[in-house]
Amino acid sequence: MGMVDEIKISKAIVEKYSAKLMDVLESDVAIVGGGPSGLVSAYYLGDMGFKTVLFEKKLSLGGGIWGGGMMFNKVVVQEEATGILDDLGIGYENYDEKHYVVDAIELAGGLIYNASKKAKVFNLINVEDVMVKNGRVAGLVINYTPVEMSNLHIDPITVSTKAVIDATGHDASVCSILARKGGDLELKGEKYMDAPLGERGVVDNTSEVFPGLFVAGMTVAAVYGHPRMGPIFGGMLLSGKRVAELVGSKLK
Ligand code: 48F
Repeated sequence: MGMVDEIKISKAIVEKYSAKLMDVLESDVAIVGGGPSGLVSAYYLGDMGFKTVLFEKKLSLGGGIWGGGMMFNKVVVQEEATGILDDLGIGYENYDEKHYVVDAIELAGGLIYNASKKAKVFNLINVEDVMVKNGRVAGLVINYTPVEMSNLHIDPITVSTKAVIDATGHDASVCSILARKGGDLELKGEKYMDAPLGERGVVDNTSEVFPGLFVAGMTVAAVYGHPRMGPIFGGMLLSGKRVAELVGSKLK
């Protein structure tokens, strides 16, 4: 084992992290939330060549994938979504003609790995506000999660983007900020369990909900008032791919 130097280790981390953060201060696309829909959108947008950043407020990415259904760590996807799993090299098994089963750990790990190969991915960063210019979302206001958790009075910094994707799941964090601050956006709120209806609604209504702001995943249900669907993830994956296509064609 070669000799290592404590100060070199520190310098390497500070220098490389700072360069990564500096690089994303002006991005093409910023994705908020590292659950299934956000990670899939990061992968496809990065793959299309857009400068893409994803901010996740927690230590681990993966959102609601890890625990499967009630901690049984398997999730279900529909056949239509298996093409995305194939693109990302994530395995699945056929349960019957309509349902495929994916290991939650492999799904979370595979999505995180692929997204971080194509986009700049940050954990521990909370999106606390948006920048709006000329009636359009033009950027994000970010701060370290521990600042928010400990209620420290520390100002955030700002990132400029051409498009923002709210993929914050049930919270619909970015949409809620706009609605609260008079941004002419109404959140209808998620409804009771109905998996087929919820899955279809999430994909069909993946869209731009305010100039410069797109929604994906459960945030779509929160904005449009669709039912919840539990541990079936095809809709989340397909919504992530759809939002990438929408943003991609808008920015072209
Ligand atoms: O909740 P989440 O997994 O979102 P999703 O992609 O998928 C939903 C499913 O997991 C599941 C379901 C499927 O049937 O119902 O719930 O819609 O991931 C959202 C991520 O966003 C992060 C949050 O920590 C989570 O990892 N997040 C939320 N608010 C913020 C945020 C914020 N303000 N800044 C940064 N990250």
